Amino acid sequence: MPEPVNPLRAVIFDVDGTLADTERDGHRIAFNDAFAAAGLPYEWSVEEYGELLRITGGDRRIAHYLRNQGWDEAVAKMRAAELHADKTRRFVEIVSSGALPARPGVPELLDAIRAAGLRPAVATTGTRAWVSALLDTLFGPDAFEVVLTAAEVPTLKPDPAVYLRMLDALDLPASAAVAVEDSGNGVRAATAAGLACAVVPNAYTEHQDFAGATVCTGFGPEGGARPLTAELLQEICASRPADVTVAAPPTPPSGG
Ligand code: XBP
Ligand code: MG
Repeated sequence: MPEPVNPLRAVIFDVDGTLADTERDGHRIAFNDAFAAAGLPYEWSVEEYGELLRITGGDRRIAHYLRNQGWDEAVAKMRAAELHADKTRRFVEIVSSGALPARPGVPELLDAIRAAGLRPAVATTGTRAWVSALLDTLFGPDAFEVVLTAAEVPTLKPDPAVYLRMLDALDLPASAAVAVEDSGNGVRAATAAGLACAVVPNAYTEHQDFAGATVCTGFGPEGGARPLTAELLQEICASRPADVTVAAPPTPPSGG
């Protein structure tokens, strides 16, 4: 059988909400514990946190919230950085306690991806310290060929920077990879980088706008009749238009 036009080579996963449901019972708790430890009267409810999630990046999320509480811009930024460092330590402790499992069906999908000879990778806006701890705890060391976090890019999702950087690191064109995301911000980041994107929503993101995603489904039994499998990822890749190759302009003859 001839090889499809776009053979899939790599699958790039988001972390928060995609590989694991980390937000409600993980990050939110760590943010609230950091506020309490600093003597601040803030406590994000499940619902309020869901709204704050549209601001990607924990330090940006805190700064945005402090500004809305009437804090001066510069003070909010400085306190956000301190609070976020403490929140990160607390979140690593939550990860180490084993309280955050992988989303059901994810370990099986990773096994199938590896068995098909595909390269699994991670592109997240999360902080390196906890990302490494979470991935090692849930999937073992070196489960992903490349892991890019907020530390490696100047701008967070929905900006495509982390995905563009990933394609560079994998040395692949966008047509050879598919992104797996749980949120509207994530879908926008992936598609702006030219990637096809499969979206696997969760309770926090299910009502968001996933315009541009190729499929919207779930892992394993959550995916109903058409769950996300290695075969479906290969189909998604094969069915998208190939990257347009722009021929380099001819080198002008050197004068003189
Ligand atoms: C995740 C985020 C992160 C996490 C918290 O978005 O925006 O800010 O909520 O982690 P995505 P940090 O799933 O699109 O990557 O506190 O480390 O930022
Ligand atoms: Mg996410």
